Amino acid sequence: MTPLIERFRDRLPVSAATPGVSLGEGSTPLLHAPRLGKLLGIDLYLKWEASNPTGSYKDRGMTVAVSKAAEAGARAVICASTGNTASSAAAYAARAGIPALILIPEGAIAGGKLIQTRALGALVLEVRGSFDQALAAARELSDRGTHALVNSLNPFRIEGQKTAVFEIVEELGAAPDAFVIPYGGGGNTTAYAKGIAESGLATPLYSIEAVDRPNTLATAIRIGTPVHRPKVELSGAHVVAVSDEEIVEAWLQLAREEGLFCEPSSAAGLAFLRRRSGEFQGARVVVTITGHGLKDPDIANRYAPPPVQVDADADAIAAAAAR
Ligand code: AN7
Repeated sequence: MTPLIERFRDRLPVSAATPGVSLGEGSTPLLHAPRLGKLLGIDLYLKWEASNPTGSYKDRGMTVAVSKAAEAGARAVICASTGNTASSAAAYAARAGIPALILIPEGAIAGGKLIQTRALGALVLEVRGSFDQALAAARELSDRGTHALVNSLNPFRIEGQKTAVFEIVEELGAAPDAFVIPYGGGGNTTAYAKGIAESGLATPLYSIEAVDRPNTLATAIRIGTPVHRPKVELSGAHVVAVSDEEIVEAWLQLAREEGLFCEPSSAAGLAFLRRRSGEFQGARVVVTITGHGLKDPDIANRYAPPPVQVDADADAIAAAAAR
């Protein structure tokens, strides 16, 4: 597979001097979703970003951010994260051979992300505070010059993430009628708006946030004050809030109807479409599914039916299956 930086070299701020730190990111599947689409009356496509190397769309931006940090001679990278940026930064830093310092809000990131980040050899510090407080600390450390910040405040992250729009438009052969994505800190909204503008399109972008930002069960988007909010407002993106109940229903339906097991925050866009499907009848809509369900096993354990114990006996198994 062609690394993202190679595939989109002419639309990224890289040069021959930029080392390509890649794990085979991007070029993710754009899946038509006929069953769910029919239920909603929408020509529905799902951009399956969980198939990126660390299981989320963050890898698109991280390959560019870490490559540029390596080019600039950075000796370490730092980020604050609700989990997916952490895993991605840890992986690309390892690939580049530089240490990663990760700040996470204590007790507030999904189990799979924490394990993944630890296994990738990053130094993980659990900050007694919120994501917003952890990010403020990361920015201060990066200002001191010891660490390169790889949060989405790093413009190279945005550059890499905008490529999802290029892939979608290229694969459809035209612009869809709407893009729908989740909205946490707003980096991806900024990136999609840039990708849409650079493609010369006027396609509407819907960015879906949690009603209860500081407490939502979708921990990836548990961000009280999105750092990109001013840019999101300027971008013209339509911001809509969905409840945790709507997120959970959409998340379970996506798994059961289409076979895509994502993390709850990734279903925010679908939750929006379920509520407002009347406005999109017959329209071609692309919903970006941002992260893998295995990232958050505790939530899945809470909502998915538990296994039934049986003896290793064909009759007992047939009886259990008939129930
Ligand atoms: C699966 O990892 O903020 O609006 O620190 O993990 O660009 O923040 C993750 C966010 C959507 C929201 N879906 O995107 C982090 C982090 C998933 C995510 C978002 C996140 P932004």
